Amino acid sequence: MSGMENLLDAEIDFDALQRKYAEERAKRMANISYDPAPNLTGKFADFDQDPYADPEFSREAVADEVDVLIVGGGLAGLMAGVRLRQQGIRNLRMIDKGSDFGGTWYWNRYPGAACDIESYIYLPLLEEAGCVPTEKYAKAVEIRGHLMALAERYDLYSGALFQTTVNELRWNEAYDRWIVRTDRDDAISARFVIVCSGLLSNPKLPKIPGIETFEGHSFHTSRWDYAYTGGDQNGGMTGLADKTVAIIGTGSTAIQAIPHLGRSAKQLFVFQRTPSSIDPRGNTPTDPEWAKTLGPGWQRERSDNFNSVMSGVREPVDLVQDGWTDILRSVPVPAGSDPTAATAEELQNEQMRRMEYTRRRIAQVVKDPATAEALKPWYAYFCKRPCFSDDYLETFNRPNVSLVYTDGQGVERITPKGVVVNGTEYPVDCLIYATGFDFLSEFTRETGLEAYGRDGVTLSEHWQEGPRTLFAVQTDKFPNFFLMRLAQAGGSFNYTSVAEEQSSYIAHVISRCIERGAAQVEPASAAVDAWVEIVVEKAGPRRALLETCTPSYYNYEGNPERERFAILSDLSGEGPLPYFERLRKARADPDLGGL
Ligand code: NA7
Repeated sequence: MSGMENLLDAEIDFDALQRKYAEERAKRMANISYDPAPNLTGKFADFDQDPYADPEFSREAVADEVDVLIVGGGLAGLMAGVRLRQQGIRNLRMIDKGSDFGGTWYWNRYPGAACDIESYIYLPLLEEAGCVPTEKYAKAVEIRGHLMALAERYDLYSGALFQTTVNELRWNEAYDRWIVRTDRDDAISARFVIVCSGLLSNPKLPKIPGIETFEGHSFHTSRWDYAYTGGDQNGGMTGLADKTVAIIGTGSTAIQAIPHLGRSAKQLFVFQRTPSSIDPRGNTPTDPEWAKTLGPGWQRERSDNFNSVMSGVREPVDLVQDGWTDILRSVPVPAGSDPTAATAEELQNEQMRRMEYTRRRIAQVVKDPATAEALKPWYAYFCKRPCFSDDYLETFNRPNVSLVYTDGQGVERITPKGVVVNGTEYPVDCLIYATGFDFLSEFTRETGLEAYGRDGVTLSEHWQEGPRTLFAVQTDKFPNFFLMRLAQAGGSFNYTSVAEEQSSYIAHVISRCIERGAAQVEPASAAVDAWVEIVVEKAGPRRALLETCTPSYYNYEGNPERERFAILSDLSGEGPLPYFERLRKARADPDLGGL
């Protein structure tokens, strides 16, 4: 990272830093509440409206039979669909709540929305589609376009049901079929179902007293109201030129949207509870000459290399070379240490150095010293998802933009007129919630549906303590049932690489069953128990780190009552590469061992 050495000339006192991190965490934990977030029903129902769909849409109910039904048409569902098509499976349906494919990229169209992982490894199936994204970090429009093009190419629009919510999946033992019911009275019988309902798909409003009283205009970032703001995903929101705007939240979404709001709004107040770490982005257009050099297998090689570097392996070459890999690539190799992989201590020290660099850079970029101080993150680097931007910090140098620092306490109150912090009311015309999504909650809350497996057991009961899976994608008592999720997988910061392996595995198992005329496929309880045991054991070190972290969705906001659920919902397990290896090995087993 250019200039890093200069910024780190002064010595770092690691012990003092650890104490400061603990103090900041304690401050944030002092008044934390675990009351549930408001449901997006009743007076909050508007926050969940689909701004892109025809509200008058209607169709006849469907009652037919398919080989495979996929719940969710986002990146995961589409990859499952493509892999099934490639295995020759024609008779499948996909169902999505939105009016088109895209999932996250269907809903999130806020100004500045772009992938935060390099697009050459984030956009799926580039080699199959024969294209290379136009930028290192593609914008949402391009990503959604790519996903829709994949759906066209693999004929996934035929049989797709949009603006449709699946309410119930019920296993019928006599017929070896799932009966799928929806909010449009469909009753579809499916031999196999795959639930790909998304990791961050339910918008979350904050639990702030008085939130329901606000009389100005308000919306969540994942349902951006361009009819009010004007402009589009490239900004230019002329509707805000005479408006005072507040945004609550400073996570990955806000970091991308705030520079555009700063340019468009008359006055912008940014309400921050915990600052994100912001490092340079360095987006560049794709060099067509470089794209021509990419040979067969390039995307998989690049993606594996990213996962390997991010797992602390000292790879001889770093193909992605961005802010993510830079954090771990720069771990020095002290004399006598393993030249192939950094130790946990070496990684931790490097991350401490890295965060210090991040803080010192903030002080360099942001002109007002009090604002710069308030923007500094005081926690270990991977406690929260790191953010990268070349114009977020700079936005606070604009005269019309103010950071409202809440010293870890969040917003005190919302009134009919505005937002209150430390007894000061900030009157605003428009209030934007960049407050994130529900993450890895109970199955029904997460998916909006219930699944009834063998003997009518519900998945919610089966997973009362937390998920139990084989490789994150199957569970016992639920025959012919698959999921694409992160809990109990081998987490990667690049979800696409996980979806790639999970979809290939699922399509393989389903097509082998169809080939052999197998009526039911289900993991043995012993195989599930064994996998859960591995996950719990491997979760240990990451749990230990998360317990020292500032609260966030990564650690269930530090809620002790969620401890068992959090352990069972571990995202990282053994890490992505060993996890992928297990799925690849399982695919190579002609007997489908463990199933
Ligand atoms: P995140 O990352 O969950 O961020 C939500 C933000 O909202 C975060 O800054 C929160 O502060 C803030 N928040 C939530 N509740 C409150 C209250 N009550 N008061 C003040 N601030 C609040 O969601 P994003 O949409 O930004 O990103 C989601 C994912 O998209 C991301 O992980 C990437 O995978 C891409 P906190 O930090 O908790 O103090």
